[in-house]
Amino acid sequence: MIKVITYGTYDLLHQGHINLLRRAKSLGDYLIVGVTSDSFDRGRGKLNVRNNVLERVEAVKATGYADEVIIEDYIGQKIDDIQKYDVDIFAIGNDWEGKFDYLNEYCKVVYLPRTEGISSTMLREESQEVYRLGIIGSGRIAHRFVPETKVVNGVEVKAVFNPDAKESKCFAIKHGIEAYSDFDSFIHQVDIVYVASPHMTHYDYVKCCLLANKHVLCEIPFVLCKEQALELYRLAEERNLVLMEASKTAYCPAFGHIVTLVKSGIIGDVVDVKASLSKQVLPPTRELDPIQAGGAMNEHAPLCLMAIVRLLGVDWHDVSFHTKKENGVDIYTQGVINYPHATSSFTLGIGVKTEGNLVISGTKGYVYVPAPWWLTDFFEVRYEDQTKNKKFFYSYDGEGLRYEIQEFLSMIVNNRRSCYKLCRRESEAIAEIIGKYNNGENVTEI
Ligand code: C2G
Repeated sequence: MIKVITYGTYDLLHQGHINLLRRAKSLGDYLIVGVTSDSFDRGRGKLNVRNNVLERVEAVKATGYADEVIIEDYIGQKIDDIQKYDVDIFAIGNDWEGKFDYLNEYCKVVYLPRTEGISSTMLREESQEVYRLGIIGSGRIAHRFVPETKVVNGVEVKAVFNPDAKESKCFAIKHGIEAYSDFDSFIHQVDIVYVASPHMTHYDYVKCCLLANKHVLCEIPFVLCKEQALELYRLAEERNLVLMEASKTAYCPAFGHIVTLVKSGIIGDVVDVKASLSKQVLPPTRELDPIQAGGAMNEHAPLCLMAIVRLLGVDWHDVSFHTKKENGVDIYTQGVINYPHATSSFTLGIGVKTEGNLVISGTKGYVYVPAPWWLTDFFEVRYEDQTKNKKFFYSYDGEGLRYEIQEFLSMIVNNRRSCYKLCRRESEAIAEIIGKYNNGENVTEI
């Protein structure tokens, strides 16, 4: 019996896929089809896949050509599969010509003719509305955001707003978009908005955008107190709009996997989460300016708090802070959040340097994410018996903002109003803790 194997994503299964599967099957007697898992595709930069793995497997089965369907989940799996299933022929479309010659060592490699004029990308683009995105603010993060939108389908940056006409013009020229310094003119030109303005302005801008019926992705810190967060989420809900906190780490593949591994009990019961983040800055800069809500807490707490609430939840019983201030801003803050069955702490610096790692301790072991943990691409699960330790590697592509943009678009397109990667209650809890610090609740100066 001649066994043939082929692999693919098979998103929005089309005639090109069907022709390929038919040709592959005709090369032998038994066809195994490897369908990529969602995380494998994300890891190889395919962020726009529409159908999930179950839907794609069903579509491949429905063609009637596959005798067996398997899931492809890691690089190098093809070599394992060929040996495991005793495969005679590896077949793939000739858009991959030459790329799989290394498999000749294990079986015969055949590149089959690709069907011209059709592809999943084409179908995705045809069926998808392209949302016009407007950016409020034209600072560092906004500059990094624009190129990241280019790898996500269904969105095009059209306009930038900054009340300072010179600043918006300069940004617009650099990115080939329209500049606005009048909010009303700007908001009518766009469908969705990314708020990347100074911290103190987030609340007003988000509110204005929601009142204009626009979906909003808001940079961190989303807002600086719980009341504002509650009001904005309520407004978004009333108007059936997506409001999402742009806590980039929450949406990246590796961090998501840390949370699911920990929740599945891999380190036992979680007893402690420690998250640190420090970035030293030199004056003059917004981070050191009290008028612009500078300081380590406002600047860096959102990501550390995101990790804590994602792992331990929002039902803490007390929160306290130790802080070192200089010229009206905290250059270092350490916070402790106690839960009924666990404790957690975060350490933040803008004028003090500390190790920026994340350690999640449990009754059976711990997860160690080295600095900079918030750009998560690697972590290790460690145990007393070191032979059981396991390292996990992921890609963290580009600036890492593509994952939040992809999630934002997916929520809009699929009419989803809540996201399990950072839900509304968690986002409100983050604002609540930042608000407690800004109100001086349980804050000790050192
Ligand atoms: N294909 C084709 N004609 C098209 C489009 C795709 O023959 N018009 C073929 C591809 O060459 C591939 C298969 O259909 O053999 C699946 O294509 P995709 O779903 O795009 O998957 P791909 O990204 O090519 O994954 O491990 C995964 C593999 O490396 C291939």
